[in-house]
Amino acid sequence: MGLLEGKTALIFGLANKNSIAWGIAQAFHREGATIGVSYAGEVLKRRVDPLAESIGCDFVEECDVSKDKDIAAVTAKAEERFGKIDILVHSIGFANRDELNGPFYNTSREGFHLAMDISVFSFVALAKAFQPLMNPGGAMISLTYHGSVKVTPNYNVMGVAKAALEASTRYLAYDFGPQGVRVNAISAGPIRTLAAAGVSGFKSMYKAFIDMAPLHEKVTIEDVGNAAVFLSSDLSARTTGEIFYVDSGYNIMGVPDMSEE
Ligand code: NAD
Ligand code: 0WE
Repeated sequence: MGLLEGKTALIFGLANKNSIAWGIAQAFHREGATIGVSYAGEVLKRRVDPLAESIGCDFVEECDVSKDKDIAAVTAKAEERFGKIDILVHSIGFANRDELNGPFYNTSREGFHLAMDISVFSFVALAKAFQPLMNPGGAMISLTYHGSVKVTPNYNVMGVAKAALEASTRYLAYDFGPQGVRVNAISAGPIRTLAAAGVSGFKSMYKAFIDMAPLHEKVTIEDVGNAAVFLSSDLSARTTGEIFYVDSGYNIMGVPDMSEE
């Protein structure tokens, strides 16, 4: 029997087959969950529809999380379809490309607001919208990156947004605790997704990551999917407000080991 048998999961942030959201959706499907997915805009529908279909998911809803009315609409549709849900996954992040380059102090007021709105506030807003729909024993999960805690060159305003996302995870965990709903974040190592494409210096950073990490293995969307299964299932019943690293151990290192190779 699957670990998520009888549970319903809504996954936000599916763009294509490389998306972390897709690794999570496949792992949830394998474990017997009923799945609904949401994507950002019309142009992604063409890619998302066939993926959803392949895992027997027919709840596929567009939702631009910068729009209150989109969040309200997807919440109403989810209630109509599922009644209650058990799992909410937020796999969304965005900053203007020109904010992910050069010195952090060049961050614009507008760019700062946008990154915080899409990458952080949207999780808080979705949590609020779905609170009445969450079954006790349920779980919410967001995706973060270690650039929140330590400087990653060029990650810039996204690092600040991820720090706020991780703090939001703790405050939401406190709010939802009495309701029996857990809130955790997965901090994934670098993965070649759409959101990583064309990021300047990603290739060299990727190599440095594998060299430095104790396991010397790249992180895959399957790895993240399996961690999400754990954090959504009753196996993690007493874990909330945590930042759960899926990074081959990279974050524990202080100094690279120069003796190898
Ligand atoms: P991705 O591009 O596949 O997913 C990002 C998603 O955010 C896309 O589906 C995009 O449509 C969505 N999005 C952007 N603006 C939106 C809006 N206004 N409304 C709704 N959705 C919107 O890339 P990914 O790497 O799978 O990213 C998923 C999450 O994982 C992000 O939070 C990212 O920061 C995080 N993360 C990524 C990595 C990595 O190296 N790829 C590492 C750690 C954490
Ligand atoms: O969270 C992320 C992706 C963040 C991201 C990436 C983009 C590129 C395209 C947010 N917004 C945009 N906007 C775009 O227009 N990651 C953890 C992957 C990532 O992004 C980086 C990284 C890593 C790692 C950016 C700079 C440096 C390292």
